Formats: sequence, C-alpha cells, structure tokens
Amino acid sequence: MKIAVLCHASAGGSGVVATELGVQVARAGHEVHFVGSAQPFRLAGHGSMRGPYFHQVSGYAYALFDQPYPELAAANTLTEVIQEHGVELSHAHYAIPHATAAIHARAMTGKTRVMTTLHGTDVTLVGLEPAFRHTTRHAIERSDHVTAVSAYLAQHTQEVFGVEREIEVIHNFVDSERFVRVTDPAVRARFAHPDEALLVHVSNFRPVKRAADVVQVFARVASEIPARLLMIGDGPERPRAFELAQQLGVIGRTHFLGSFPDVETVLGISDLFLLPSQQESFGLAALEAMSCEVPVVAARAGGIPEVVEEGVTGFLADVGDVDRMADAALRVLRNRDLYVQMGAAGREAAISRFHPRLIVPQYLRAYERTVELV
Ligand code: GMT
Repeated sequence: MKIAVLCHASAGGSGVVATELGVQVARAGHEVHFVGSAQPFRLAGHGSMRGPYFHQVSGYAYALFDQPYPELAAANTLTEVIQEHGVELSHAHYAIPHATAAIHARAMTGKTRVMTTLHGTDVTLVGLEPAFRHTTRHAIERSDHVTAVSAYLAQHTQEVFGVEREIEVIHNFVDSERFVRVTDPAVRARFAHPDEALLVHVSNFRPVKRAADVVQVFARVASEIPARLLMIGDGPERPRAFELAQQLGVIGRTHFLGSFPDVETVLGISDLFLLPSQQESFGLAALEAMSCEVPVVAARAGGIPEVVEEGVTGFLADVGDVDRMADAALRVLRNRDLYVQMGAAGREAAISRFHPRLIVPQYLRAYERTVELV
C-alpha cells in the first residue's frame, strides 16, 4: 500500500504514535509519506531511500491575508503527493486540522481514501469549541474509516458529536525494547541519591495536565520520605509549577529538565510516574513508564483506566485528589514487594496488551479494509 500520514510534528503522544506507526508500516514493506509543516520529532534518523519519506508543506504569507492558512497548504501538498506517488490512503492523526485537509485533498484528487485516528484533544477540547464544532463533526463523518485510541474516546465522540458511525478502538502501543528499566546505578546517580525515591512527570504542561497537582503530591511525599521529582517537558503551566515548588519548599528537590527525545532514560531510572490529568484519552507517557517497570499514580480520567489497572499496575484517584494520590505514592514507595510487583505487572501489560506486534497489524487490517472500499 501507499500511505500518506498527517500528524503534529511537536513532542506529544499523537505525533509519537503516528511516527512510530509510520516507521513500522514502512518496515512491513509499505510506502509511507509523511506530510507536514515540520518533520515529526521522532522521525529523525528513520528515513532512507525506501522511506518513510517526508514532504514539507510550504508556507505562504501574503500581505492581504491575515493568516498563512496552513490547512489549505497541507491539502495542496497532500494533493501533490497523492498524484505524484499514487497514494491510496491518507491517515490523518486528529480530526482537525489533519482529517479536514485530507478530505479536501480527496475531493481534489478523487483518488485517495481517508482514515482518521482520534487522539483526544481534537474531540475533548479544541474540536468541541463552537469555532470548530461543525468542522470536527464533518471530518469525523466524512472520513472513510475512524479509529480512536481508547474505548472511552470512541464512546465520548459518539456522545458529544452525536455521530452514529462506527469508531474502531485501536489502543496506542509502546516499543518495549526501547522503554526498559535502566539498571546502571551511575545513570540514576546523576539525578538522585541511592536512598531517595525518584518521582517523574512527563507532559506538555498544558492546564489539562494539572502540573500543580504533581508538585502538591510530591511535596506531601517528600515530607515523609527522602525523594526527588523530575519534571520533563515544557509548556504554559511550567512557571506556575515552578513557583508552587518554591512556595512549598521543595524546589531544591524538583528538577525541571525541559524537553528531550530520549525520555526513556529518565523513565528507566524512576520509581514512580505521576499523571494527575484532568482529561486524558489514553496517557501514552504512563504506558511508556509501565514498560520501564515504573508504577503509576494517576487520575481516574478518560481512557487512563484502560491503560493503568487500579491496584495492579498503579493506583487511580479522583481528579484533584492530591491527598489520595500522595497516600498511594507512599504506599508503593514504602513497600518494596508491592513496588517490584507493580513494576513487573506494568511491563507485563505493556508487552501482552500494548506491544507493536499486536497493535500495528490492527492498523494494517484497517488500512486494507479502507482501501478496498474503492
Ligand atoms: O496530551 C497531550 O497534550 C498531547 C496529545 C497529543 O496530541 O499528542 O495527547 C493525546 O494523544 C495521546 C496519544 O494518543 C494520548 O496518549 C493522550 O492521552 C491525548 N491527550 C489528551 O487526551 C489530553
């Protein structure tokens, strides 16, 4: 098959899933063309003469236009790629803007099929805004096939947009060879003393991630046991989280490390992953932590319970219940047997339920079915 992929290039779960899926699909012998304004961040080093290929959407600014209209430019570049390479299927990660651009290119070429994967923000946040509601519903209804990364998201989409079409659930996956426990004590020694518990949070620090709750939970934990917190990523709520860490007197034990691509090193040395999000359609970062044998304490929000099994691979609490999250964290960190057992269960779940060898074939079958609609 010849497949075009549209996704966000910046660090974020949907871009990660889109890129790793595209790489695996290319390895399986298909021709994969990424189309976007920038190369997806995890695609670096994967392109070769046999693909995956990357086609940059050209920007255009003109004094009369108050915006560069990137979706129109994306539809235009995608049209060129479809015509030049005989693309049979455009896989859009996100209803808006990517499925909208793909549907536009389908209309212009009369050739390709459109498969859309919903990741969350397009449905639960931005897509529901009155400014985008009709466009999002149109993108979902007019795609040839739609998948969602959790059962929660599929059902929520049907409810809030009132769409009746089938939405296939295909969970996200994790590369369990890459996301592994790091046993070299020298790596861990760079971030924590041997007697300290190492807690970690990875996100884009949008308000929905509730980074302040991470700091609140950590401050309670650190008042009881020696501990350190690593905050990975960057975004609008980072300054507030920093300020709160100062106010609560834990800034010396909280390290804001910013964004970097090999997040697995930090996850691999950590003892506990915190994900107190207000809303999360899946929680890919939690799955990556589980693959590294790290127990998770998270909010019982959206699709998180489909990933983190309460009492088995971590503990869940109501959104904002930082006391319960801190109690759960202390329970795991104070009980070596429970900690080891939960870490092992997390890795087992990553391998037995979320391995690429289980998930990628589900996408390939969906591609085949969608292309055969022609
Ligand atoms: O969570 C984010 O802010 C990033 C966003 C994205 O587009 O990368 O994540 C969404 O897609 C991920 C991959 O499917 C999911 O793991 C995240 O749960 C989802 N985020 C939300 O639903 C808020």
